[in-house]
Amino acid sequence: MSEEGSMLGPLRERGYDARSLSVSHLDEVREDVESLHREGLISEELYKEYLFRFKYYVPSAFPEARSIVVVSVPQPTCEVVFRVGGRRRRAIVPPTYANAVEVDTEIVDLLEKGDGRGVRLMRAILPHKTLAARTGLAVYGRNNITYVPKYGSYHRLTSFFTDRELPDDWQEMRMMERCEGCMACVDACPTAAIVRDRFLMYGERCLTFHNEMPNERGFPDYIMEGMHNAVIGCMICQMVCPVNAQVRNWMVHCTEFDEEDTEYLLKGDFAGPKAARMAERLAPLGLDLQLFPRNLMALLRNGD
Ligand code: B12
Repeated sequence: MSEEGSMLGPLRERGYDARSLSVSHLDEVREDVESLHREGLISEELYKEYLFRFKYYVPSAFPEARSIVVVSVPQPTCEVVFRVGGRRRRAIVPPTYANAVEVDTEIVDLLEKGDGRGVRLMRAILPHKTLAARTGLAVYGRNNITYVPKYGSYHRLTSFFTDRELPDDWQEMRMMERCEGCMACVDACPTAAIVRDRFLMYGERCLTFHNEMPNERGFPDYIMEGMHNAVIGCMICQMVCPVNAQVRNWMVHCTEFDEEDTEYLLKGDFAGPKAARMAERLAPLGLDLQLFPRNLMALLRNGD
């Protein structure tokens, strides 16, 4: 008998969606990513920064793991206001950065509630987009971001090992039909990270790759001032995507930094108790003090 319906019930009632796969596919998931690396299609820079961390095996602390649940949680863009020079400067933090910890905690609660028959869970350090596409939870856009019905690409993905035998939704990955013949993201990508002649984007060229790095790194020459559009990350390829028409303006106001706080972030001299307080304020937004002042300076200069 399928255990899925009831187990994922509370998640679905909350408006989230999920699919599952058997842990027997972990080697195939590894191949999906590692074969691209072996073929030289993924740069060493991107691999060493992010992809080497994935753990494509049943955790030794959880040998009873039988399945992996992949969850999609809709998320809006977060508006953040900085007061500077007597002006109110609006900025955005793209979907998926804010409330990452809270979202994971909520998912654990909802899965544990499940069907009341008990489940053990462990967060999976795996490529969530690959899992989402491999289970049919999501489909790829040409921009290499995954899309779900209703919310387009405005959703956060997360995955958990479980000790339950859940349905094995394993399947081929798909690109959205709407992407056939549409080059909106390719044409708009400011750094030419998304290209015409191959599906896999050049992650190491993406503006996000550079503005997620610590402040000391600075930006490479090809990242010009006018390109910055968010406190972290980039929204260009999602904003121009016709499939996101319904969610493009889905924004919630998150917080406001007064003149003193903005000045502090722009000064970049982070020491003492004020730094700890500011880090605490930034954490729910998915922001780190290490991104400042570089990202904010670049952004504010843009609208001058
Ligand atoms: C590394 C990483 C990055 C890197 C590299 C991006 C990349 N494309 O890999 C950088 C820093 C650039 C980045 C940027 C962003 N990221 Co990011 N990132 C990750 C991370 C840590 C791993 C992603 C990964 O597995 N990359 C490896 C590549 C090989 O995997 P892939 O892109 O899925 O590629 C597959 C397809 O190309 C497929 N494939 C190959 N050929 C073909 C051909 C066809 C036709 C098809 C259908 C498939 C296919 O095979 C590949 C392997 O399965 C995940 C978190 C996690 N643990 O998964 C978040 C994650 C993917 N990022 C996320 C987000 C939101 C972003 C940004 C939108 C943030 C922003 N607003 O700036 C941008 C988007 C950039 C872009 N256009 O892709 C979300 C995506 C959610 C979603 N809706 O899909 C994730 C899942 C974080 C999260 N928890 O929600 N990110």
